[in-house]
Amino acid sequence: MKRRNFLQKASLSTIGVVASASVVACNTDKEKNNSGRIVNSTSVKPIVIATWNVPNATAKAWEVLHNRGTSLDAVEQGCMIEEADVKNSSVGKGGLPDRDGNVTLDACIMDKDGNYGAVMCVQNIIHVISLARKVMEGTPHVILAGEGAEKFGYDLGFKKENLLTESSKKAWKKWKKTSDYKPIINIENHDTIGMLAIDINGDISGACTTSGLSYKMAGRVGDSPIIGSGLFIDNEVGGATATGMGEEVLKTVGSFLIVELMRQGKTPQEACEEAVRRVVKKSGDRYKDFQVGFIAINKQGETGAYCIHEWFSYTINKQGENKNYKSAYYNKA
Ligand code: SD4
Repeated sequence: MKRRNFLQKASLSTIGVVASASVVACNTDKEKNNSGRIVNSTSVKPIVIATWNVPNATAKAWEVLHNRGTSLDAVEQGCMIEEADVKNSSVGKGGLPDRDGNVTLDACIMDKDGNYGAVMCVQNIIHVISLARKVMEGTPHVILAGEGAEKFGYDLGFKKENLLTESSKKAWKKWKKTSDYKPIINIENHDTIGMLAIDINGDISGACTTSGLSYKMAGRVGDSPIIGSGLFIDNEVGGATATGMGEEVLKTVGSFLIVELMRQGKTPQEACEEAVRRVVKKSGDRYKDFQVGFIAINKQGETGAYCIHEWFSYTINKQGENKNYKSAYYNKA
């Protein structure tokens, strides 16, 4: 696909997506704090922030936080909303399959104590975020993959079900006619959910869940379930999560980088911008053809977001009100 078409397509379809948010806002609340540093003026707790336009998911997470629930419960339950939504073609049931027609899911979760659990390449279980939590809390391991992860889930009572919906099957069959796979992420067509929350006690947790890149090779795993890449939490500092071309996020360990930059004194916004610049720089010219977006939150509840190309958005819920923000972006060309 020519880049212009790719970006054009992105903007048209994302307009539809953004317009359906409860409240649409441009990121105009970016301001400088006392020290002159760039921050997004969002320092309210409890708070939840998630990649893309996911008002139902952030509303659910908010409900948990509002009822004095933990940030861990909030991010798990928030992500479950998207996993169950068959209209989201990048997460859970209804996710687009790999090139063999199998939907495979990746997910991870991190709590305030730095505990981490992940599952990858899981077929036939919708709520992989809950399965990741079970790995974290109920096994001596941190990652389970493929059949082992599924068996662990079935033993715990997770339901086995086919995640390929009729519409994903149709899309896959259409794709198969050309089987034209380029590792180009369609900006409009990926909405992995990465979610970060701070609860009433000021504790931070995060979660990330995805079906990964559509028509990927069988067995491919992206950044989303990998600690430090798709997600990282340090309760002393803050958290970050990623969406977009996982291969590029993995190579720069983007979420860990953002948290470390915040530890060194950068605001979430500055840290996200630095991480995107790192991805861009390492990619040479290739960044023109893929999207990467990050969101971050620090211990004070300040947030940040940045991406390579226009039309990445993120949702914040504080005080029970959802707002979808358009992210600032690198590529102004
Ligand atoms: C991956 N980062 O598997 C994920 C894809 C993604 O929205 O973000 N999709 O590489």
